[in-house]
Amino acid sequence: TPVIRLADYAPPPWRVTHVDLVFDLDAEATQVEATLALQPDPARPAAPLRLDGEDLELLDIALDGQPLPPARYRVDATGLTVLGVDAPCLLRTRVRIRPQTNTRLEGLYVSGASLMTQCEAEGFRRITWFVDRPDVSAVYTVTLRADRTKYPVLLSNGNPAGAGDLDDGHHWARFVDPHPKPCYLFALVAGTLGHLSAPFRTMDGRDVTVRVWAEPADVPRCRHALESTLRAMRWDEKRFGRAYDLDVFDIVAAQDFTMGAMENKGLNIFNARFILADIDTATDADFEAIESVIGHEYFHNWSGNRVTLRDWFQLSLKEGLTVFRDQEFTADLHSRAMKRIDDVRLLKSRQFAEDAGPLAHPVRPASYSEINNFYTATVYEKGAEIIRMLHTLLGELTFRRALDLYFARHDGGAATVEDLLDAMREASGRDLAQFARWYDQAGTPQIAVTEAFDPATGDYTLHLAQHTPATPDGSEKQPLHLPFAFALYDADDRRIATPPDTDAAQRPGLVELTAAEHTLRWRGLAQRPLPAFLQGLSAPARLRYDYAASDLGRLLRIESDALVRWECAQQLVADAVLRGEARPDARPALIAALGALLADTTLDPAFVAECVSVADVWSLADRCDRIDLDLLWREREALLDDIAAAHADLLAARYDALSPAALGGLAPACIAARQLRNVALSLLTRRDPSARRAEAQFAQANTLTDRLAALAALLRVDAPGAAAALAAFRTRHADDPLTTDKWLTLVVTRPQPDAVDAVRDILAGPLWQPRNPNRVRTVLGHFARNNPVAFHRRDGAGYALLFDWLPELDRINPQVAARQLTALEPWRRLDADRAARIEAHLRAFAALPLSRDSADVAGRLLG
Ligand code: HT7
Ligand code: ZN
Repeated sequence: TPVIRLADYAPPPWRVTHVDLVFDLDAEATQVEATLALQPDPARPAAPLRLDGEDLELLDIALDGQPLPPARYRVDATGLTVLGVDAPCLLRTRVRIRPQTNTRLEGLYVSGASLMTQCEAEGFRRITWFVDRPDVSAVYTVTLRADRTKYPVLLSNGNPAGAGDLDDGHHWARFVDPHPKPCYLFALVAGTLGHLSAPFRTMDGRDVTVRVWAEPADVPRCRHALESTLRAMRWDEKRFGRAYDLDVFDIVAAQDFTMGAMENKGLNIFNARFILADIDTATDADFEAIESVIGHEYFHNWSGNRVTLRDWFQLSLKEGLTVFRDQEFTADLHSRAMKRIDDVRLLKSRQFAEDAGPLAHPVRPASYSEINNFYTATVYEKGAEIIRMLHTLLGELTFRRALDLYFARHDGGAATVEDLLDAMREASGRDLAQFARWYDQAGTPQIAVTEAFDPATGDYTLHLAQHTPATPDGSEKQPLHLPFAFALYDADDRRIATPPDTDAAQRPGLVELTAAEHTLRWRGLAQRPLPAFLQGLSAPARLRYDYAASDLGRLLRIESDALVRWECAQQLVADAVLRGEARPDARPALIAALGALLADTTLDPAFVAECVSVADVWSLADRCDRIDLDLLWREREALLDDIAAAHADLLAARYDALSPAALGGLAPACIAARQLRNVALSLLTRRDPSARRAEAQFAQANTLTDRLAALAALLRVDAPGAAAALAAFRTRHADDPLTTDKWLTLVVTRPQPDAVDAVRDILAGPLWQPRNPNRVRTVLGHFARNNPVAFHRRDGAGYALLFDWLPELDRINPQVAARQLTALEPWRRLDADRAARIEAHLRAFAALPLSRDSADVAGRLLG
């Protein structure tokens, strides 16, 4: 497969300025007539006119109104070449495409009774021949024609510009999108859909109709998505001065969708799981995720759509910036502290792990063979951390000025990471040359901190050394420019305000590390202070500092930053599980600290819940060079049993006291109460073979959150009532695919070796729908990622189930198949037996004829 390199970027030899598309829509065979106004690059007028296209059946072709004879063009598997043109021209093509057989869900495809599109990254070439690259922006007019009974609703990007009836039961609708856009933002939807709508007046006085569409039976479950959209629109005006720019904003829910959602201009298309919600079918976490994803796609309207990408290497320019914006949206609307804990947990469990394994890559990769494999935690989450560091370095006001400058300067254009950094530099006057390394250097930096205290003089020294471990690209690692937030506490738990003496640039509580090593010095301190580092995770780095267990316990009590407090609990858990012998004091310190948190009813119950929830096996494995899965599992279980035993009374008391609030609705206090109550339930059920509380909670639950938590607790201990509860849940939610996915998740993640049999049964039964990405992610994805006991069974039965299906999944939907493979990222660090089994499967799989997506991931996993 050809490798595409950032260093080879060249502007397009031909551009499309205007596009007129006419679709005769039909699931079996759709005809697409495309009229493209084409212009050669004046610097390269003789370059051949080459358009991308795949799986297109040519019906007609004409140039400047004249049919084109076969000698004037060539069609091959990847495109169309028109010969003998060197001046602006109008190319008209008519093609036939087949949505019904499009299982890749790229281009035009069928979901339920609807037709819809997915064009990012390179799906538009499966609709018509085009210059399918993000630096070619055009103005679109789109006419949709379809059977009125089958497809009463017709939607495309831009503003509605007419509709009417045609002969023989068909109808048409036209849309004009005045904003130039790259073709990856094109979308259409045709189907029998219902909607909820609301008016919105922008800060500059435009009246917008906002609509959320779904299959008619699901429309009542669109209310939260609609309200979230209105909140996102207002927030982007207030916080970033960004207003919406069309007369309509449509969002459509799709049951078949490869990723989470897509920001098509004015017509976002979503995986139904990020739209549909009511208290009976969506968890509290789902409600929060819906608001966040709605915000994310909406915020792309500026960071991605109005200002788009020059090339796909710049992907993080839109994704990192937009993740940062959606994180801030949630933080501003809800609890900033809890949001940061959630985001850091995701960053560490997914992105740090990615950086530490065979799929490590820079936020801006230097090359790729399949861009779809680069929608990764590194591009999204680490990309957002880079923007967050810029925000920290510049401060809110200057950062905002810089973004205003970036948007104004590149509006309607295609930008690069350098363009964003230039705007940051110009607005702040700061030199960001070294900072730019964050984009091109893979790997998570480690900051090793050592200290010295001289009681005679009161001199206290912190020595900070940064080092980025090697990554598979073999590149040499340079020191990074990173903001390092810290605090020192005196013996009375007061923060020491004196700035250190250092060569690093600094302001109160923050130094900027730029060299491989820095020393910070304080003089005349009465005692050795207690330091706290990387508050708010001021840089996406791993801290190496050898805290005593007693210091972690103390910091967990006194530190002002919630994230550092949570990290202290994580460190104590890790020390107890991974270094029990070397650190015998970690377990009692953790248990004492958790007791204090559980007893303190003045704390946010959501925060207590986060601290009491013990990290999963993979987060613990991330701290190990070699992964002894059996030992990790055993030690983690033993720790959970100890916590449950030590705090049985306290947990029961909190469970009971929180119950009235937990049974309430969706108010933040009720959600927080459910969070802590369900952590308590899970621990309490470990010690109660009858699972009395879990049974009662399952019977009385008035939210999906509580019902699922009770069911999970029952399953985990194999309680007598578990099977009946599982069956009752299934009956209650049998008609809804999303709630069925929740049920399946519990079945496939039940932490018992015989869960393999349940997965095998599912794969042989009617619930297995390999063409539906949500179902694949639920059954195989959750099994492989979240059931270490069964998936990693020593006899290899778990691996066999995954690899039995992967070749077929790859033929159906390569993007989805390739993503399932990434669950094997840490395979080389597993014990020799497991690693050998996985390697054998990977080698056999890699030897098959595979999609570019799967071949690329399998190849990189094998190294
Ligand atoms: N920009 C989108 C990413 C995306 C995608 C979405 C659906 C199907 C295939 C896709 N390929 C890339 C979503 C986002 O990050 O906002
Ligand atoms: Zn995005």
